[in-house]
Amino acid sequence: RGAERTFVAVKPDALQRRLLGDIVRRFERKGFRLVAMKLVQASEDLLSEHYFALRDRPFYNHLVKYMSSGPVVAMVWQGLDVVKTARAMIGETNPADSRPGTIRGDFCIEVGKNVIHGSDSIESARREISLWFREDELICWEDHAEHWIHE
Ligand code: DAT
Ligand code: MG
Repeated sequence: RGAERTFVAVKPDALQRRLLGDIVRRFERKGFRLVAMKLVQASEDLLSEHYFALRDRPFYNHLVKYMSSGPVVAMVWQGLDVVKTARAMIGETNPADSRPGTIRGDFCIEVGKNVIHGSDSIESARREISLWFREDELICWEDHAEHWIHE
């Protein structure tokens, strides 16, 4: 319990718009544990692996260009049901369908500039974490607040 991990990336538009701190703050305050974080200029190779499932979609080239247009902040967050909860905190793929209170609902307007990525399942989280991070970049630390956050 509480050992589930997810991959989150704050996208180039969010960095340009100085939204990084606000976004990190939401996961931190929710009670999740930060396990890894780095600023990355993603290569097209990395992004083609990351978005392999979308390679035939009409927006794919635009998506890779956007995601490599500046640095992203790659993170791993850990906690109870973190994959599903992070997706709920992020909102729908299209910000126009995202409720206020979600990250996309509060910070953006367009699907092509939707400020954040979050893994959609435990399996994708595993795949994405190992794609973006080396094993020794994932830091195991004792969370002294954990027993105040869940049983
Ligand atoms: P999500 O990021 O919510 O998991 P996804 O995995 O279906 O969504 O797509 C990955 C990204 O691709 C998404 O964050 C933005 C872009 N995208 C998806 N659908 C799109 C569309 N119809 N037009 C333009 N970009 C799109
Ligand atoms: Mg996705």
